[in-house]
Amino acid sequence: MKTALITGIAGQDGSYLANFLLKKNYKIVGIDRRSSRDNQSRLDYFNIKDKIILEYSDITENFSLERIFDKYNIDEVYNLAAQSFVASSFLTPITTTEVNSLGVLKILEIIRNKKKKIKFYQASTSEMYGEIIKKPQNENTPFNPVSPYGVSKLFSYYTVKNYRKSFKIFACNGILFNHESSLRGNEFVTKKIISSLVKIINGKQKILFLGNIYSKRDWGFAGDYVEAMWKIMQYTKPDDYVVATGKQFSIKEFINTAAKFLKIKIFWKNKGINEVGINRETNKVIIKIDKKLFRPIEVNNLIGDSRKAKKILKWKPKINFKNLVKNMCVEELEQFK
Ligand code: NAP
Ligand code: F7E
Repeated sequence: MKTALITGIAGQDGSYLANFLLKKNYKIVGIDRRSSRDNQSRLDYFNIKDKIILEYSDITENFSLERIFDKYNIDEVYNLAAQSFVASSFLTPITTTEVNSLGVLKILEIIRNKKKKIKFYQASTSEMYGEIIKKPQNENTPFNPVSPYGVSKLFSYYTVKNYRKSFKIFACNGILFNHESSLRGNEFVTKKIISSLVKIINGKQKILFLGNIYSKRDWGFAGDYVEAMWKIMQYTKPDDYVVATGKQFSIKEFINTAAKFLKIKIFWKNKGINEVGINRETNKVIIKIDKKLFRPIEVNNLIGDSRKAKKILKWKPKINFKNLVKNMCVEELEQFK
């Protein structure tokens, strides 16, 4: 039985990955950090809390991390812990960097000092492409991050490569494009759109405020992407892979698709900051643009080319855009009830 250490286990990907690895018969040790709010609801969703070992720690605390590495015979580390919200990274760049950059370095240093060969997976991101230089983006596309989040993740991306080459550590980067599910944090745009539209049709919210609805993303399903993480770690040699669907949609297209599944007929009026989405049946404005929700710099145009993962790892996404949106709508309606 292999032992996997998952940092950020209570997050969207952490809970999907823990559920996936349990089915592969792994022993799971998960790092969660103390919070005054209930942040383990995703583990409850899969009903797996009694099947995993939870250790309270923080990836910025070397000594605490070392105790965990000493306590368990760890084979694979999946480093998913991060300050993962791009918008927040402009407000808290130092914390973002301490966690997303130094946290990674600290774990790699522990692994470097261990006699046992421990594999390491780093949750790298399409945000590293930032203001894009080429389309679609693959493993050879130059990076150009435009947020403290993207910059912090690029530091860890290169640290992983450096430790792989210098110290022969089995360390890999998964360069994952946006992936979503009903367990996505409420502040991310997909979950925010769907939960707001569900509240609006149930009379619990009047208006959905959004920022830039013209940026484009390559959205996949979190359940598919954790499988890619595991496959990256099982391949004979450590390497870096883009994980994406190869399809791109704007936020506005996401709204229109979700509205269709929720049986809301929306028509759009005006341009720019004055653009509004109107419910055709009630003639009421239900979507407005709020300047405050724009970022200091936007990442406008992400679309991934994951042919390498397809060819070498035999990985491809199973859930397409329409089904992703549909499944998120169905679950949101269930949760609302
Ligand atoms: P998420 O839901 O925000 O989960 C991140 C987890 O990390 C949370 O449980 C968080 O705990 C924890 N965490 C934050 N700081 C920590 C610290 N100092 N020590 C220990 N734990 C800490 O993010 P996700 O969507 O699952 O993403 C997982 C990883 O993939 C992240 O590294 C993210 O940057 C990266 N990524 C995500 C996507 C995507 O589309 N989802 C794409 C590419 C890369 P709290 O709840 O206490 O904050
Ligand atoms: O924004 C626009 C926003 O916050 C998507 C993280 O998992 O994926 C995620 O980062 C787009 C952006 O995700 C609102 O400006 C408009 O263009 O859902 P998001 P993200 O920034 O792409 C990458 C790959 C990661 O690695 C990250 O960890 O939507 N947008 N209006 C809005 N976004 C939000 N959140 N809220 C709005 O009201």
